[in-house]
Amino acid sequence: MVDTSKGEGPDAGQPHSVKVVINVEDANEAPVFSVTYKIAALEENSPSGTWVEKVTAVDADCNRTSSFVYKVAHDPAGWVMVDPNTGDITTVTSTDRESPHVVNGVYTVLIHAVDDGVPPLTGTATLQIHMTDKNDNVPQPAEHNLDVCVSDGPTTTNITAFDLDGNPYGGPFTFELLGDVKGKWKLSPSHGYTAGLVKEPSVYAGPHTIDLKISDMQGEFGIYNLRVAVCDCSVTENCRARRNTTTRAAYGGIGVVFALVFLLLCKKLHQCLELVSVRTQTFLLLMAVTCSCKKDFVALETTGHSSGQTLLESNTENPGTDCEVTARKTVATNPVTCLHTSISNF
Ligand SMILES: [Ca+2]
Ligand SMILES: [Ca+2]
Ligand SMILES: [Ca+2]
Repeated sequence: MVDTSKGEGPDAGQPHSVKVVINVEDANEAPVFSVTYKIAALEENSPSGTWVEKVTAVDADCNRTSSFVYKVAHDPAGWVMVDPNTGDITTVTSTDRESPHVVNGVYTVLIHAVDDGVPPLTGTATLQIHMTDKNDNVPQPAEHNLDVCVSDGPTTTNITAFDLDGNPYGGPFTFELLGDVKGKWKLSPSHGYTAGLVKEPSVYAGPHTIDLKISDMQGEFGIYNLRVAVCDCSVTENCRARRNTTTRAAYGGIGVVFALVFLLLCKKLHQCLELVSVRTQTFLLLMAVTCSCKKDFVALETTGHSSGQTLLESNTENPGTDCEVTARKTVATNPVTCLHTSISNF
């Protein structure tokens, strides 16, 4: 430092040097990773304890040695641990490339270096682990229930498959029907991501099952028992919609029969009349009527068909579904005139 004040005496007007000592206090700084973004490779299904990578950080505070530790900050599937002193990262369980936590084959981990300051400061490193694929999945059908239309000629229904493994451990697939299917079912095409299930005219309406083998490009395969519903598509294009409607009608019919039997038994046994009031009988009957007459509307599939026609989205009351409840006093003897006439195609 130079003093330029003029002062007095012989040295007046001459600059003076003054020595000043400044003590700089050490402020805490966060540990810093030598590489903040690392890429590693790991084979899926590697056993627990497999070494993955090593991270290194330094603390810029000169009087601090080994004053921080490494910690795992983000590990969504809980697959890794880090040595707090060395920064070595190892697996703690088997890993899976097909996990939902692996995005485009990459599993991301964040590692922190946390010092012992007050408050503690943290440095962060990102580790991207590229999972090496193994052929540990077999192809699967997208649907286990199929609808096929009755027709005078062969009809084709698509069967789509998928494989969780990536290339070359997935598709295109080879499809094969097992068992005695000659003259009934065949596949065309039988190779690709979607096969065509062809029903021959000799197969009639009703429930069927087929055994389907699907192989990936490496020959790994799965065998599946598919349920095939064959129905008349001239009425509705969805066999399951018909099946659901028929099932509800059947439950309604059972409800009516149960209520009638119960009430008739009570009439015959007069002591029941003392136990079961007219109000209770009426309630049971109305419950049965509700079960039998309430018919849920089932949405019809109106898109995705190549007929070029438009199917009107509506439900029409079937003949015979009108319900008529007579006067309350006479419900036990002539309870209801309500019957369903729904007929299953099966
Ligand atoms: Ca896997
Ligand atoms: Ca795999
Ligand atoms: Ca596979």
